[in-house]
Amino acid sequence: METQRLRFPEGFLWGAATAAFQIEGGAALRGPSIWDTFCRTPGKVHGGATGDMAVDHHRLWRQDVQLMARLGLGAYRFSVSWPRVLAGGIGFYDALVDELLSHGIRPSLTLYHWDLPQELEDAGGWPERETAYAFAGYTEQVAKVLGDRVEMWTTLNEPWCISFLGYGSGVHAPGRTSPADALRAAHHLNLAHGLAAAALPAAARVGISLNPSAVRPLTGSAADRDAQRRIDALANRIFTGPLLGGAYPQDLLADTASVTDWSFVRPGDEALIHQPMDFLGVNYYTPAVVSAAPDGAGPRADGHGATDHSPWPGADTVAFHQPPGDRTDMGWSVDPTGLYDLLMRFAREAPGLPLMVTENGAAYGPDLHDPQRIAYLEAHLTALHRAVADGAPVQGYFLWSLMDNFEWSYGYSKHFGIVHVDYETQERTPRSSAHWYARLARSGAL
Ligand code: IFM
Repeated sequence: METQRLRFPEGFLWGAATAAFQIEGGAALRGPSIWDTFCRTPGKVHGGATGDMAVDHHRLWRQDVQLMARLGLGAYRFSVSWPRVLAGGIGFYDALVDELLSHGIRPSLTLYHWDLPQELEDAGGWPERETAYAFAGYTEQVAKVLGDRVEMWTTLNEPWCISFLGYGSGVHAPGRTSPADALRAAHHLNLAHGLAAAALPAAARVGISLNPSAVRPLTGSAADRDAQRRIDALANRIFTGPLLGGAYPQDLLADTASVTDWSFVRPGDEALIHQPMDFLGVNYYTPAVVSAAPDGAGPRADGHGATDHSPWPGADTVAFHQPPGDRTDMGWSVDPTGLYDLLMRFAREAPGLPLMVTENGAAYGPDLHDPQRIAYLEAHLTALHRAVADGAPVQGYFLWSLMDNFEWSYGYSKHFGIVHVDYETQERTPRSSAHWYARLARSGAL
């Protein structure tokens, strides 16, 4: 007898995700981004890897779209390279969008997935207000060309990583290590979202992809619960406060008062950030477990790379703990209840706002047979299904990632793809998980 299958709602979107710098290559046809510079800074990226070639998607894009069609994907989430648009290369995305549509695949466009044009970083980068206005101008440029065919628009991918890893701990480009600049960057990213959302055409469905932290206290003690509150403010509410509620949380301002006075937030900014949104993108991989570190020397095992600098401004009394149990190749613990908890939280805090899981997936070894990845995906999709059954308005799921690619400071050493890429030949070969996902996307049932 067949076991009961979990059926997802009618019209549920099954997709896969990538990002420009991680897959495109074609670096000679665009200006440099902060990641080109970072890759060329000795010791920053594993093996001295670069994005010059990546997985050559800039040349192989037609073949990649055919692959998506063979896998039965209903949607594809990609990002546009700002430096490529500045170099006059928007035609690449114009053609890509047409090709996707001709195969019945809905394009889901992310405007910014970490590749800031180097010239904007030279002018101060995200800690400067002008960068947010430059982003709005770039958004208008992209919308003018693609606004008639792209329905789903994501302004920013994971502003926490951009600000706190890029300007706080320095494990991401541009590699700066100023806690105050990390907070300034976070605000200007929020502002950039608001300005861009207002600039997009009325027909666009607009959202943002956060990587919210499912943060848990190690024990029920008051001190550990306060550590949880602090990290929740820095990881989550610093974005959802102004985005969904039109104001920064008071406890965040108080916790970080020794780092900055927040005078970079000008009157009217929070209202500007608080634009109507059509969906909230949730990127989820693993939860965080925190406790109070009374000696003020919290371990840095927060899953975001080794560094001498903390990505958590004003929270050096918080320690991060590695939960027991299975881990992926990133060292991240496998715990689908974090996804369930986040989806239910947003369903509660932003009633009626559609949710999209815009990233979820796992890195494992390079093998074509990848039962661990299938188990990871199955467990997380079961959690997602439970959240839907309990009332969370989740409309779609984008698996990270369609194919192996450049994993930032880890270079090409981590494999997130359901499609294996041979980096010598650029040959694509679907893994077992790709066949598994294709069956799911076609049937809509787990
Ligand atoms: O590869 C990244 C992606 O660019 C952003 N979200 C997390 C993924 C895995 O680390």
